[in-house]
Amino acid sequence: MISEPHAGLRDSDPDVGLFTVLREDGSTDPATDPKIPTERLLLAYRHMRRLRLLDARMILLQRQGRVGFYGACTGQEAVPIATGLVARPDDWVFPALREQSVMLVRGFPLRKFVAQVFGNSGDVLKGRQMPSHPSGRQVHQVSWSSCIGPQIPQAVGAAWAMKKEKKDAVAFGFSGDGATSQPDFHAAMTFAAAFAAPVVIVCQNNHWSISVPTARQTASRTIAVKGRAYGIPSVRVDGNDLLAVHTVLEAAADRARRGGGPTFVEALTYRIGAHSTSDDPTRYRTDAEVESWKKKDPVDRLARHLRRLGAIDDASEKDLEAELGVEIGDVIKEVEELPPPARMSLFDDVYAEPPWNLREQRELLAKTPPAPSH
Ligand SMILES: Cc1ncc(C[n+]2csc(CCOP(=O)(O)OP(=O)(O)O)c2C)c(N)n1
Repeated sequence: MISEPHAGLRDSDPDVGLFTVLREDGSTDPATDPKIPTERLLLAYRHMRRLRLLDARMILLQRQGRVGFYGACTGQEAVPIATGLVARPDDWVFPALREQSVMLVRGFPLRKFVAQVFGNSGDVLKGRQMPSHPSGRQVHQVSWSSCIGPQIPQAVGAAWAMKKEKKDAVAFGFSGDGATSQPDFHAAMTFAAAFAAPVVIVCQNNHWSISVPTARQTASRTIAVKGRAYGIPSVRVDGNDLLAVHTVLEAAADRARRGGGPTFVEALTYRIGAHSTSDDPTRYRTDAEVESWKKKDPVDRLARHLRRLGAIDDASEKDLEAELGVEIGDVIKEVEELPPPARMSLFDDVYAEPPWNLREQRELLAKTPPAPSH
């Protein structure tokens, strides 16, 4: 029998449940507590605080006209940081906008990350990519695409290739909730399941696709349930609960490594800030909604837990804030002083053997004095 259509997307749905570990007061649910060592939690916390501060500083730089564009993940730090901790060096990461920082957890230098936003000579991409679209071969992370969705099939393809090469590695592919309405998502899910690709596909459901609320761009009751239709084990996790996200991602990656195939994870979260520096969220959502989500802040929640464990206190918090402030401030100062990418590098990297016309243009450029700087 065909049932009536339901009322649309919800934050609570008994069909898929919601995996959580952290409680409001900072204690853990004994039934789900994965007993992650405190040292690891402290490391996660440090990265979350660093990212929060970095995002705030980069937005300020953009507002001051010192960089062109930035996309912050404020309120959504648990997913990228947990991913960085769970991923092994051989794994590949295919981020969307909110997960570019995974590479920082995997050892990519902050200096080079910031230089990519400036697009100057410190940028490994030589200033050729849009600001805030970093990538790092050394940490197996590709650039996110400004188009919505393509990183999911790319992650599946990479995972399938690694499987064919009998590598013990996993690909992590990310999207927002809006991206699950794109054809790329569905093609990727079909392939991932049919070829049992060792991939972990994560959707950060932050409730908005720029100004479109999730409930308006899908009639599905949850995002997680979409994965089940493709035959992919799919879970919904509290995306603001570092312990829960870490547990789910680690289990999914382990399963993929053991040959168990893909997992789809819907992480329920909220974008506290603007979509990007090109957006004004006060035009389409209420302060009350934002305030209610601030109470579930992932950094504060982990802090409450660590305080309960006696692992942090007021003094250590103050020290950490000061230390990270100095680190980020020094990096920005150093990077901003770097010159633009070398003019002649314009001709590098595209052809192994540059054709005659490019050789000619290169010679001409070499003879042309640089334009006066403003
Ligand atoms: C194919 C395509 N369509 C539209 C856009 C414009 N656009 C940029 S971000 C975005 C919303 C993305 O929402 P979601 O996938 O939920 O991710 P979020 O930004 O919320 O993390 C849209 C529609 C785009 N970049 N690419």
